[in-house]
Amino acid sequence: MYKQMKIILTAFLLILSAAASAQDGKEKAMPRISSSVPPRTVRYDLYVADTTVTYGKKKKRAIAVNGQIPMPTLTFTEGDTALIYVHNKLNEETSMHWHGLFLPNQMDGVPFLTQMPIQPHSTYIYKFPIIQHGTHWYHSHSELQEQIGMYGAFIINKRTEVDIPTIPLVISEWTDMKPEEVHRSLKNANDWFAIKKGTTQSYVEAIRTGHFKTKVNNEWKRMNAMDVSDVYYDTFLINGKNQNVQPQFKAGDKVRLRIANGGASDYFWLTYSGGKITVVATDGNDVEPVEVDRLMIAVSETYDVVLTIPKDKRYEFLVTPEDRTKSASLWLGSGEKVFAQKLPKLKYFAGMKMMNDMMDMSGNMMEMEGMKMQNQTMDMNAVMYPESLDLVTLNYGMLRSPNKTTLPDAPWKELKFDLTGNMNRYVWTLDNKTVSESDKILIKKGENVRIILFNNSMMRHPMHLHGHDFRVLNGQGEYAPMKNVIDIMPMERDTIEFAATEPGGDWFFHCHILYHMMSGMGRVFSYENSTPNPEIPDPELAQRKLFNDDREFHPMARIGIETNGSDGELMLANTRYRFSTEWRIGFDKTMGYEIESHFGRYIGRNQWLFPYVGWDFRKRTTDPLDKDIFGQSLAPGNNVFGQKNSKNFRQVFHLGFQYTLPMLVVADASVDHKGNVRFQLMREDIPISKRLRFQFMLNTDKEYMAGFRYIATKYLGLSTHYDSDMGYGAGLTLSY
Ligand SMILES: [Cu+2]
Repeated sequence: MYKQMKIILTAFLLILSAAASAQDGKEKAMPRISSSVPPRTVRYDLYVADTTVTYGKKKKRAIAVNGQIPMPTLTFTEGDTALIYVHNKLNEETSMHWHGLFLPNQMDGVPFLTQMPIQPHSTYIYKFPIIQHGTHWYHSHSELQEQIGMYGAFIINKRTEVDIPTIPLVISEWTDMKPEEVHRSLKNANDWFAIKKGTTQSYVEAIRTGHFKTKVNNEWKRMNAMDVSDVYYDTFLINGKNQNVQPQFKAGDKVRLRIANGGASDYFWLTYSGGKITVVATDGNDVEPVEVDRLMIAVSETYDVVLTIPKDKRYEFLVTPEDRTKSASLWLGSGEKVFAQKLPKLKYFAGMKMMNDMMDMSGNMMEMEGMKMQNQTMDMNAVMYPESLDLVTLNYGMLRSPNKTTLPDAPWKELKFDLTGNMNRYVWTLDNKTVSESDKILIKKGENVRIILFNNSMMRHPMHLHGHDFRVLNGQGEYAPMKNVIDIMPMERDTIEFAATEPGGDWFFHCHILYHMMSGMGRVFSYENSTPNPEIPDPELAQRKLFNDDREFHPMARIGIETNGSDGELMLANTRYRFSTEWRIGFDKTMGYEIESHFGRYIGRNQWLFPYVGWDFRKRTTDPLDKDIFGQSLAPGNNVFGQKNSKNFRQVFHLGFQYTLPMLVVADASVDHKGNVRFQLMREDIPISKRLRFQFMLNTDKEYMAGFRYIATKYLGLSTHYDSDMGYGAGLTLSY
């Protein structure tokens, strides 16, 4: 009873203090931490609950902890013991991962891997010794909860800490779209985000800007429009606000920002109007101070930077997502505003041209002869930057540890992974395998593990290792920096090494872009001969649940209602399998109906090959006098193979395959159980202009179709098409 009251009281006090700090609208600069405070057990109570926010245009659901987004900053001193009560007030499961921390495996907070999820309306206690220092953060590792508010700073002071004001900064994105819907849109190659961001790269835009050849070349190599980020966001937040003001600084003051990128999928440029940015730490590890004009913070990375306020003015620390759609600002000092330079729009066609040059016809990134691409030292994206590049931009090659970081003398284990992906179907993998398709990787306590990573995809990936820091081999020899996230740009080959020093357990290694992780881009490192984790009472069940993430099926639908009839498609698909059913139903009785279904599996890394089984039912009664636009009778004669055309009446099973050809044309060959053969070519979603799409189909049954769709909203389009059997139609197309 006493304990319960204490919890309630603690919560009440926490909420009060949160409300107070929200009211004065500024973070409190941390005083100097004295080394004389003895180690203590520091307790936090975190109440995870639903809330609503209006960060974008509408009131939307979010998840807050102790009423706050981001979650409260947790502060410790090296040597303390963390005691964290997570009270789940949600009607769904949750979990809490302490990102970058060295801790016992069962405290790592990965549901179904290191613990079972925290059930709704229950409390879970995390307790672990704090044996390191630095800027870290924490977040939910359950489903897509991180996208809607479950991220916060986790700060560990050294026993003796630097004596300058310090502000923890958590950067994040906000979308008014539910994260499940974001994920589904990505899986369905819906280009609504590109329309919102103005990055469709349509044929009209290509012709207007003189890049027609580049666009054709791009589609010839079977690529869609290129982008540096996947999701359109409504706003960007620094500590939960788009504009932050810290007026307390005067000319000559210094401030240390402890920055964590808590965004789910965006990288951010960091720039400052008051002069150079001095980088002093990354991922919680000190580096030799290095002065730069700007740096990019990858998803889930942390950087500590020191800024000087040069005059009694208000200087802008500008946070710009890599796609440069919008920005967020932190203002330091008071008085006249000094703006940081806004980053100009990216030159996407220049990027597309570079991608064309980098990719061969089989969809592999070509490694260039004599060109060593690693550690962000050569920024291939720079071709898209309109700004002058005599700026000093941070790269991993510039990071140097103040102490030697060489690993102990021990046996080595070397692993190699290709970072692989399929943009068109939004499948992300290592060596073309998802987490559920691969075994755990066994490592031994006491050995050193070297991992060589080659990015054979068109996107950069921030790869994160749980529970361990790794050295990034960056040319600094014995002083290679220690990190727990490594951003790998397309075509880069990077090497990391870590000492397997944990007593045991399963440690996740994954891409930290939330939607890539949920697609299965990761592996589990498992210590050999680990004692069973008491938090996982049923390992088989836990594994099945863990694997469900990347096995999930996503629904999709396109329903056309036009003057001559309805046609459309329903689809359920996951990483490898697709079930789809298409229909055409004429409003005029003689036009009848046809329903064709396919179930199949995608083969290969690019998933260009799709063998399937299917069934086809159709019934039409055509007047022999009816003719199509070419004057050809609609009555079934023979198909082009001389077989009797069954296009008007068919009840068959068929076998076939689809193959994606250059120009993204899908060839489809099938034979039905009566021996009739059909060959078909089709292309959907040719981007004519920003919102106008063209599609066509023709086959050996002498059927053909062509049509336009104008995308009005995410779910609604205006459409028109001509169909050899049903004639002209115009109406609406709903896309889900
Ligand atoms: Cu990724």
